[in-house]
Amino acid sequence: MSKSTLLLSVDFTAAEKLGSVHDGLGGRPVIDWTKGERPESLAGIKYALVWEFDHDLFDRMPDLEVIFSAGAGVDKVLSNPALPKNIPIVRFVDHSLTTRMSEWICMQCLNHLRQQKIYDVQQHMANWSETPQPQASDVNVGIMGLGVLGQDSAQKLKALGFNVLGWSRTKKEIDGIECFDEAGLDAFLSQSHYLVGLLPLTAGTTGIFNRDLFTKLAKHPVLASPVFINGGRGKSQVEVNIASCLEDGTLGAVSLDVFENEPLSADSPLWHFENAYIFPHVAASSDVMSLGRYVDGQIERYENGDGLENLVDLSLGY
Ligand code: NDP
Ligand code: OXD
Repeated sequence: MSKSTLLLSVDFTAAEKLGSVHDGLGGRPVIDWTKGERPESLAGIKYALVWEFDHDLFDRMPDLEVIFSAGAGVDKVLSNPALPKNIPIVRFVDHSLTTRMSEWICMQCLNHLRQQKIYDVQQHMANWSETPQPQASDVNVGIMGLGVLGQDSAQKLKALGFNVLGWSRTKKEIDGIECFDEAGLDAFLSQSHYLVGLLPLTAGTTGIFNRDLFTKLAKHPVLASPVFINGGRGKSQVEVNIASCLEDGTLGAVSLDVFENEPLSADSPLWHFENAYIFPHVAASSDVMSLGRYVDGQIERYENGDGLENLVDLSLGY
């Protein structure tokens, strides 16, 4: 039986260097809207894989049944005023993306623990000196957001020896990890030396990483001021507060992959802090071949009556 057609509205230009979404789709016919394919009618097309999309795209798709988000985070898709109501949205959940994020989170925690910035500077000055070296088990890493990415990062940080705490809207039970729900935020923060953000962007998480929150973090006896690492969404952080907290020592260091406005403006002060690692939203870029395989597999499940996985809860916004 021939496969049903998928409409693509995603610019994969940057992402397709390692493979193509078409390779993952297993021969499924595609209409690539982003590349200018404009058939006379989109009637009969039931599936769309999108990131950005035109204001009138979905008006042309009277038979649309499922929208697939090309990313794990769906804030960009949900905030597009042209999104049709009452169509199920499936987000991207994938081993390769999850693993990449955990690699990035572990790398940032280790960079800060092992004081990599100090040794980079010393290398350039041919300076042979040692700084105090606490071990991972002396550091509490608090993760805000215990979903797919937060839980995988938690397990991998634990395996590296860090003490891991977690906070999420609903309380989780995870072996060896102390978990807090929304009401336990202050208790969670007061024990976290390093704070990791892996939250989706919703009304409840916009601007959550602000000065008030940073002042509640725990100070490590040797590493001193707390460290903030954000791999979730930039609009969850208040960047003027991050800059001023780095200046006055409320924060000791940061690793930021996401920003209020992307790309980060060339005149942002965040580029210039010695104790800031700045990344251009690359912590866990989607592997497009895996994305193709995932969407193809979800359509097959749906058509076989097995149900869609990883559906977005539209009332919660993630
Ligand atoms: P999930 O939906 O699996 O997990 C989200 C977690 O956040 C859940 O634990 C949820 O709580 C919690 N949460 C949501 N809202 C609140 C709130 N108001 N208060 C407390 N906790 C809350 O998402 P993923 O783990 O897959 O991804 C997380 C985010 O990471 C994505 O939404 C995306 O924005 C970002 N991302 C960034 C990438 C990058 O390259 N930088 C790549 C991929 C994703 P509960 O468990 O109770 O529902
Ligand atoms: C995502 C992202 O949401 O890359 O997948 O940010």
